[in-house]
Amino acid sequence: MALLETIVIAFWAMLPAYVPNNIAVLAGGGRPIDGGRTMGGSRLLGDGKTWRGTAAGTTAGLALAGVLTLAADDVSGALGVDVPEFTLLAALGLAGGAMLGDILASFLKRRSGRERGAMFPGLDQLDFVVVSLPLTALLANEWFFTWFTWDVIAVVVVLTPILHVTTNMIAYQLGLKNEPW
Ligand code: CTP
Ligand code: K
Ligand code: MG
Repeated sequence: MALLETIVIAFWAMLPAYVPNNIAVLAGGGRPIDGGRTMGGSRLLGDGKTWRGTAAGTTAGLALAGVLTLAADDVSGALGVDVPEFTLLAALGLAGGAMLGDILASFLKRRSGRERGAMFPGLDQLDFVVVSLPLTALLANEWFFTWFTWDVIAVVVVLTPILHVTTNMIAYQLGLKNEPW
């Protein structure tokens, strides 16, 4: 497969996993998931992981997967690259897995003594990939292995940190995010 084609498929297939975290930033606030509970003197997750942000992020990812599925035929025709339609389970794995990965990352950050908003290079950029891909492979096995070939996964691992850093810098500059990571 040509590299450009691989990049198009990787980006398209990952969009339902990319969008939830950004929507959570916009929609966040309200009750924290951990309800203020602590573990070993630190918050379980912290005030940065809220019910509202998580619900809005997951919903946005699912909705986007629906829109992309409706557009897939036309886009495939226009680009000359077959882009995936999403099954409900694939969308759930990608969007839900992205939110879950971000939540697990916060759990690890708190256990390692990092306050809310502290940077954790590597984890910050890839947490949602590490959970969304295996979860999607589990929930939508056939769909996953049709689209996430090894070359697509390799592109995802390279592309995701670049996109993550870029979007977070923009969100920070716009005053939507407290830190540029
Ligand atoms: N957010 C949310 N719910 C989530 C994820 C994010 O409400 N599940 C919102 C919060 O307002 C959060 C902001 O988006 O502060 C930025 O997200 P993120 O950088 O992931 O959280 P941090 O505040 O940096 O907290 P942490 O150190 O736990 O990552
Ligand atoms: K994060
Ligand atoms: Mg953060």
